Amino acid sequence: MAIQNLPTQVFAGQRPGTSGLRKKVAVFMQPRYLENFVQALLDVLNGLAPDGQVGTALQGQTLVLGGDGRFFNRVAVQTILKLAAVNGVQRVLLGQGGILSTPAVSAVIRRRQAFGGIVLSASHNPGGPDGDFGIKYNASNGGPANEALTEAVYARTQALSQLRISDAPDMDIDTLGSSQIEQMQVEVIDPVADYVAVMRDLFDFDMLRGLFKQGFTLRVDAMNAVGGPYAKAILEGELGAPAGSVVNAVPLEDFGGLHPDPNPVNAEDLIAHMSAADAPDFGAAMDGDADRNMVLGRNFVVTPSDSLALMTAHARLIPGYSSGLLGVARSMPTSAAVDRVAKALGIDCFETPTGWKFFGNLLDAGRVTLCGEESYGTGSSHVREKDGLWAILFWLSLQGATGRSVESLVREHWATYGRNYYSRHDYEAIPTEVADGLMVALRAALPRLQGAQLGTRTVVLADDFAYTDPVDGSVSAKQGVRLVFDDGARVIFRLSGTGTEGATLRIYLENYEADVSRQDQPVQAALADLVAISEQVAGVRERTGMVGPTVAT
Ligand code: G16
Repeated sequence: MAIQNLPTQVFAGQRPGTSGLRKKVAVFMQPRYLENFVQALLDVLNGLAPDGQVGTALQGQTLVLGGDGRFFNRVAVQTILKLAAVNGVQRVLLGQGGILSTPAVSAVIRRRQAFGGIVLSASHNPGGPDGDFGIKYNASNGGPANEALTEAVYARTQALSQLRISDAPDMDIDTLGSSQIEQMQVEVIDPVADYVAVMRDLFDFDMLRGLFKQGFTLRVDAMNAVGGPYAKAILEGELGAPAGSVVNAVPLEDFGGLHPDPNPVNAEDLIAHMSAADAPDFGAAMDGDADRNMVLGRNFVVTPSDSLALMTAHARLIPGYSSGLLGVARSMPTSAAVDRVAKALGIDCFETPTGWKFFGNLLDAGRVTLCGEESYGTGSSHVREKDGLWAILFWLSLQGATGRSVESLVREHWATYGRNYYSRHDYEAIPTEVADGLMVALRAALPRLQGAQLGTRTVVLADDFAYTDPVDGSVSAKQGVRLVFDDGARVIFRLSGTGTEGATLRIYLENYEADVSRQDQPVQAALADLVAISEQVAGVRERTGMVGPTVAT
């Protein structure tokens, strides 16, 4: 084995987006592309002097490594081990077979007090040779690196000329136990064990066992992604759910051709099962890396925003949260349903930009316990990622503790707090310059929109959301154009930071309805006037030539 110093090159577009670097697999497979990014990351973690001199901060440190098992995962693991081995890392805790769900990486980092971890995933994006791949770094709190760090890594990718890499042969990553590459120890760990231990501490497993003994049924669709082994181990293994309750449970490199995004459009098979005459009591799906979730009752889909609001309202029923919540946080485009609950409970509710990384400081500082996003993500202070299976266990526990169905819990919630009708319209694969032009025009129109009468409503706030982190004072500007109306309705425009093809415009629509007799309209009908306003304001049709969204959830 020898250390090689190899020339590298600067690649355009290595700036991490909302959640790490996500690109087409073909981009990642270019010689030295992944290597360049990882070397830059390791240099930054080692500490970089202003003159470009690399420090030694990783010496004696442990990193966690694992991914969602998508195509290129195994190749990437080998490459990263060879880089880490000669860049000062003392030990890597590697999920067996290169597998770790995103929340499991977070759990392992925290439980084993690692320096940080590398997650290999493009989350909900499709996989396979023609699909997407991704990489992101999580810090010692278990959460996604902050913007300062990701920007430093990006800057380094653009300045790098050399890689330091071992020429050792590929390692055995499938057998549990320890081995050595150069001076670095690699410990192949059970990907599920640490995570299960965290769940046991939060939920009443005995109560849940009792629920299944009484005949409670569920269908969890793991979408051929990494959540399968975790859901099988906990739901069927520990809790005694009937065998076969978890479907599509074996992680496949291409997710079996599924788009592993747990929403009503992409999880259509689950939707069909949940609307059948013999539907189980409870349904749920997770995404590629098992941090997202969708929960359903019989013929009833819960929006992620409502899910967060209900979790907040009922948290004391769960042993891990029985002493109450410190506060809650949601991303700006997430509906304000949780705000009403927080107000009733007398706890703080923070509004952050899109991206789980923005919750990290609030969780670390003990300001919040639960967080959630409209993009099918909910989580808590138990890790620093959103957590799909945790959300499923939370909803199972709510049903067990109250004896109520998903639908009756949500309807009762609406009756108490009102309903926030909510939908997100995505316009995918727009040419980047068209999408950028649309956002520039919207920003320019903000002064004119302030106070404007649009349809039956008046705009009370027209701005481009900026966030000042209450813990470290850092400012994140240009986080989305929002129009807030006099009746609490909102229309928000922003460009996705996770796509890999052109740009994706997201339009978030929200309308509050307090009157119980008007809480049962079809969602798109209830929001139709806001859709018309969004078109009037942004001219999406005219600018993109698209007659409607590619996905509306
Ligand atoms: C990531 C982030 C989330 C964000 C979502 C969508 O989720 O962690 O915080 O809400 O992307 O972001 P965007 O609207 O920019 O596409 P995941 O599950 O993809 O890691």
